[in-house]
Amino acid sequence: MTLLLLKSNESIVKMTQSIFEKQFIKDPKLEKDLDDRRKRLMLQDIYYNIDNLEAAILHDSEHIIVDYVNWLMGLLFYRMKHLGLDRIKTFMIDHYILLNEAVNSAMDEVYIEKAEKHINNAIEAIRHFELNNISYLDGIRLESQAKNYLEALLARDRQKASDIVITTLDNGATLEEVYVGLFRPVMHEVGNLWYKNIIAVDKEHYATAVTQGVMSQLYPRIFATPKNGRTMVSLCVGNELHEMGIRMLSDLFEIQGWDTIYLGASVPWESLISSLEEYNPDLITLSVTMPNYLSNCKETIDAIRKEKRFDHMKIAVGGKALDMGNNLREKWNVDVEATSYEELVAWTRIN
Ligand code: B12
Repeated sequence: MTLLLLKSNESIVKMTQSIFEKQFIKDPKLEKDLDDRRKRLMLQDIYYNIDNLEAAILHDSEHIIVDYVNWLMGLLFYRMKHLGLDRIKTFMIDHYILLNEAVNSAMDEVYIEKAEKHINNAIEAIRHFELNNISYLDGIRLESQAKNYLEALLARDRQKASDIVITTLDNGATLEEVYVGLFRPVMHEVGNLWYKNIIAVDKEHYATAVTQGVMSQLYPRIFATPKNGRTMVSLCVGNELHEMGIRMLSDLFEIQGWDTIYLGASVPWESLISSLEEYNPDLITLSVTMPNYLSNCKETIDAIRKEKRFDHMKIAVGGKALDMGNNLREKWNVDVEATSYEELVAWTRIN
């Protein structure tokens, strides 16, 4: 039995609620420390924490839970700075202890053993967690252009944002440099600002929409590059909404001369099959950012591999959920273990 099964019969809701209530009994001071909104979010977070534990167990990856906990600790800190990091560490350790107790009373022995290992890793990660002060724009080659572009996005000035990109290209930067050296770090910085609670999610959406608009403006240049006869189909798996990374990858391959078919997010299996039949790609690229969609990725790979008529197609997987050192690519039936566009291009030059 897995927790995923529990989810379908409502017991997971009961488990979440019970952990939530016990947390306040264990630590009565929390009642005062958290306002009503934080309490509601905490209930939601417990559900996500269970989901993440499940992903770590399913894929037998300590990286999944450690990466998540390190991310979550910063997220909580930037939203509850007044409590201080040590206080947040205390109730998060309590939380994982309560989660462990809940698993112990609901699951079988095999599951309990696996869960305990991951929960202990989570607790260790919380104990050792330290804040870092990353900026994705300091020291990069197009630093001033990237900073001006970000400033334009945050000022909601899309005309200026577009002008900065066109001027950067006119001044000699290549399309590839603009994608890899400007759009990519700026989007990572946008995520960083949201994470640090400096901007709200609407600005993240706006930055995404404007950047996608500017990318479309570049299409006449991108699609004018000489073709090399190779074809690529790319998409996100499951309900993954982060489709900009794979769209960028697809555009970058188009710049390299590939004929690219970018399908985006939420592609039904039947549509994927018909695309593969119609376009007969040399390479299929699948992207996954959130660890809870890793299972969908594995299922998609297995389903493609079952169809003998697609045997000649190579499969590459990538995205944030695979870049945390969990070595899942090695365990899956895929052809290439690339973490970035640059690595994948290098691989396609010799394969
Ligand atoms: C824009 C964005 C969104 C948009 C996505 C819109 C869209 N159309 O794509 C929206 C608003 C929908 C969104 C939603 C969420 N997001 Co968001 N999002 C981002 C953000 C800011 C930018 C993503 C992006 O475009 N990056 C730029 C591209 C170029 O980089 P990339 O995705 O890493 O892709 C590169 C590589 O990974 C690689 N790659 C990707 N795929 C593949 C495939 C192959 C085969 C290969 C070889 C390589 C490869 O190549 C790409 C180019 O170099 C990131 C920040 C970040 N660090 O990325 C957060 C981020 C990914 N989001 C995050 C979160 C938490 C969420 C939400 C849960 C909550 C929220 N913020 O609203 C939801 C979940 C949605 C869901 N169900 O999927 C977190 C994830 C944290 C974690 N635990 O890992 C991040 C990291 C923000 C943060 N710092 O906390 N998000």
